Amino acid sequence: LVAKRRDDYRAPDFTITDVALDFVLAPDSTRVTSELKVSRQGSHSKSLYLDGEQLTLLELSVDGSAAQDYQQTESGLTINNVPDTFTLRIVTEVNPADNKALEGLYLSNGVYCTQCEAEGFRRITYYLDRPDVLAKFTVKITGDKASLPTMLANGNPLESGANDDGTHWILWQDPFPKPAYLFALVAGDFDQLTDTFTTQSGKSVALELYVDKGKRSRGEFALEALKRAMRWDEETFGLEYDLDIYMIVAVDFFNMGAMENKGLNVFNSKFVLADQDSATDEDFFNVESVIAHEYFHNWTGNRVTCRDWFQLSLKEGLTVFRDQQFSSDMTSPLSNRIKQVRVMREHQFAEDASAMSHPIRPDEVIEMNNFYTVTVYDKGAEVIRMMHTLLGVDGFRAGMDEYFRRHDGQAVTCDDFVSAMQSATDIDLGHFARWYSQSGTPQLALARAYNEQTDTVTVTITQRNAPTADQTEKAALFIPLQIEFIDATGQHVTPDQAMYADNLLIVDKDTTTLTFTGKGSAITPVALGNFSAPVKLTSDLTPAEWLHTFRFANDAFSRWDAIQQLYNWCIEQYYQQQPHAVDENIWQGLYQAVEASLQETEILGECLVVPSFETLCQSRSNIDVHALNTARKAFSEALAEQLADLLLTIYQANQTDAYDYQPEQVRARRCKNVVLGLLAQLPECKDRIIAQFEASDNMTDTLGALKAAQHHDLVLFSNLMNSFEQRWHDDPLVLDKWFSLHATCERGDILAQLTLLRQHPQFSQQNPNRVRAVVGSFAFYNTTGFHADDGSGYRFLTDYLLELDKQNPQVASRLVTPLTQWQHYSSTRQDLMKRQLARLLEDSGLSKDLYEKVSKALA
Ligand code: HT7
Ligand code: ZN
Repeated sequence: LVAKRRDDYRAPDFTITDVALDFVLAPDSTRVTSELKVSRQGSHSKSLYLDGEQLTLLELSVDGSAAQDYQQTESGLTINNVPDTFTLRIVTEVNPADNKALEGLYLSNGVYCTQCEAEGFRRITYYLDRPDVLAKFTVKITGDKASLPTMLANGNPLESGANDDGTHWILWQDPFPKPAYLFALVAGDFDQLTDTFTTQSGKSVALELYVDKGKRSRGEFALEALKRAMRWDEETFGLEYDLDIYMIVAVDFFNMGAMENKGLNVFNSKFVLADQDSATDEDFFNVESVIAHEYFHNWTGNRVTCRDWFQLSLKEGLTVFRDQQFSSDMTSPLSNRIKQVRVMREHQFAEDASAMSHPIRPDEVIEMNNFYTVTVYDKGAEVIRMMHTLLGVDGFRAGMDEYFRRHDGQAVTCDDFVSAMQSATDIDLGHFARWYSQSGTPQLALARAYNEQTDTVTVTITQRNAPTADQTEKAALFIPLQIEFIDATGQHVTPDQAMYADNLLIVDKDTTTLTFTGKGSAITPVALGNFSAPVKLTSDLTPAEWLHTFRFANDAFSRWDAIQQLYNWCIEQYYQQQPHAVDENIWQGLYQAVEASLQETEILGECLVVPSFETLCQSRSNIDVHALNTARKAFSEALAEQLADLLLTIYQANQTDAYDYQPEQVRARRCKNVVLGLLAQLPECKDRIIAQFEASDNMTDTLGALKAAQHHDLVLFSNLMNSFEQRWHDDPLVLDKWFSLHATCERGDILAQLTLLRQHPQFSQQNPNRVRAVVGSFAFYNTTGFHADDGSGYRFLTDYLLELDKQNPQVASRLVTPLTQWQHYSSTRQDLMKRQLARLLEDSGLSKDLYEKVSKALA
């Protein structure tokens, strides 16, 4: 298997300007007729090569004459001696019912659906399946009228009619040239929700949302969220929707979250359907955020697309940043920022430390589906955020305007984006742009020295960029570091040197120094405010100074982070078998910090969350998994004991009225359920958990009670889980929460439990949501089960992946991630994990997807 390299990009030899597709739908033999207007680019006499996989070619003609001079392989079709411009007609047959990979055209639960990003269109017909070939599409669909009353494609419906044989047809036209990855077709029988949106220029847009029969009321929130997103993009970026109709279809079988096909978004139903009974506050949040993300792609992705797939972060990093800003405006900046940082610290730092480390703009790819990563998406968004910080709100907006002015309708690169941003202000982004090419997490270390004679504190910040699996040579990056300084009395002080802006220091060398003269010796730096850069920071702060920071820092994120750093320090003492180092002063300090924050529900709720096991791993090496997990739990239990009376007060103070998804209630429920999770570690909590479960009028509190029970006692857990299952056994989307809770339960017989879950009538290996809920939850979050000392957890995952890979390589490849991230663990554990990776590699039929990740992890 050969990797493609970014440096090898060549413009296409031919382009396609117009596409007419004709689908005649049938479960195992859908006929696709494609008429393409093709033209040679530049002067050369090369043959035309078209991508195509798993297709049965039935007819091929050039300008109306059957083609004779062509060759077919497993991955494409070469047609020789073609004219400079011509019409190519291709008839192929595909088998949607047999398509379990959910890429290309597939049929599941009676719904025909396509997924073409990144390279799925080549499984529908032969084509120049690359994002820099943009064509206008018309699509005719013919299908059974009774079972497929709704038949959708991109753009606007032009005509429709019925045939005598019980089929009907419809013709769609998309006026915007697009790459094939944005093509979509859906056919099925749905409930429909409709609405309209009037754009800022007065155009009326029809909004249509299609959901499973009987689920209409669960779609209402998504439709409202869509209108909020449309308005926000107009107000924030001046970006208006461009077609007359915007359609969203929710399907049950989907490999990822959603897909931004032009005018016809296809969504995993998990990110559309929500009501108070079936969805948690977090589900509502995710629905709004994914709806917005896909909508925002209409400009950042569709109107301006990627030249090649190495540029994926051009659209994904930027669109994640945009959806993050939207969510922050709709809910609250602090909890959003904390959520985003948790993803970075738990998942992206882990990826950067693993064999899959890659820059946000990768250099080398075997299987593109493997690069829809937290690095490309979330670190990509952090890089955009840093530009936002450096340019300011107005400068960033000017850069965005310039980007669209220059590139609307084009397929461009990350360099083009930076260049547009560069032109908007005087700020030189030359050094900054290295973030696109360098992988790895920069490590900043902050240290202080005091010179009594001159009464000067020197703060030194060193930057280290360690080699990663993919790159040995590293250079210093351009890091905007938000920082404030507090003296012993809690007053803010400023350094002798001028900084880039108020509270913003540029760290662009190996060492950066600031001094404070005449301000005393006790200066506490509060660095990485608002997580201003995706870096790891260590410092010489003491526990007392973390508490001082919590008390006096201006930046709310830094206050939260101070408590997290303090917890990390405490857990380290437990891990080192020195729990007494967490002394009375620290407990008292924590108690006072919480007591002083009783009215600050939002930060209080987040501060009471102990860092996850996965986050703790990112600042450690040679980890003894069970010792660290035990240390974390012991600290968490001690925290609950020490704060017990306060926790009870908080629990009682944060009871909410009848359910409503609105910010104040969401904060209260979050705080209450975090507290219940802590209290659940204490023996006397059982009745409280039961009471919450029984009184709950919403899924957030129900799930809060179940999670608490999981930490409290297995009998209680299993009773409540049974009652939950009885209520929801007909609703697999809701039952995923139940699957996931079972799979994350730390119990000795977890593998037997997983076997039972796989035999559950609602479990289906063909549905990615079910697989993720059971196997994904286990592998990513069941620390004791997955990391069992005898290697049985690793073996279980491997056995499962060997099966799943034959059906759905994309999902299998995502699930292998925890097994590839062995770098932080002790060497015996690394050996156990690598032994299973080696078993995977021995499979001669392994997919490209798994091969790429597993071979890297073993290199
Ligand atoms: N642009 C999409 C990425 C994607 C995808 C979506 C669903 C199924 C398979 C997929 N492969 C790639 C989703 C997004 O970022 O908006
Ligand atoms: Zn996206």
